[in-house]
Amino acid sequence: METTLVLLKPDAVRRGLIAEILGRFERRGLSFRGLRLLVLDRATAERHYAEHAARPFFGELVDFITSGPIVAIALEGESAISLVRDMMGATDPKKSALGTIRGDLAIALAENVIHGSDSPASAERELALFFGDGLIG
Ligand code: 3AN
Repeated sequence: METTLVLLKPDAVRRGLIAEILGRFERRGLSFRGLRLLVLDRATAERHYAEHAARPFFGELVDFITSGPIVAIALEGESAISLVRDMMGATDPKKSALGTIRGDLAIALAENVIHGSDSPASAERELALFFGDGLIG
């Protein structure tokens, strides 16, 4: 069993896609171990995206993720980390396969609807950031 950290980004919440995306996870058989609606402060956003700190788009990334409410989700299941990455589709929605979350619901690279941990080490770090006070069950 693995647990991964998913964020529904501000564009997903603004566009009314929360239920659509959570429904895909439920139908796939993943379990919620944490679910939280929040607005990220800049310091937490910068910690979350620390690996991108040197990239030219870092400022934009932080501006965007702090621009409105997001949904943070701790999702559990067999191979949940890679399973969720596969369900998300490629980072650039124009290259995401149809049937994936980004392939079906997004067009723009910056506003690409969803974040998911990319490795067990990232999942551990990101789960601590968003659910440091503990998971359910
Ligand atoms: P993923 O979200 O698929 O793990 P990362 O971790 O490479 O992709 O990138 C983090 C976020 O940074 C992406 N979700 C995307 O919104 C943004 N991003 C990635 N590359 C670019 C880029 N070249 N220009 C603008 N934003 C980018």
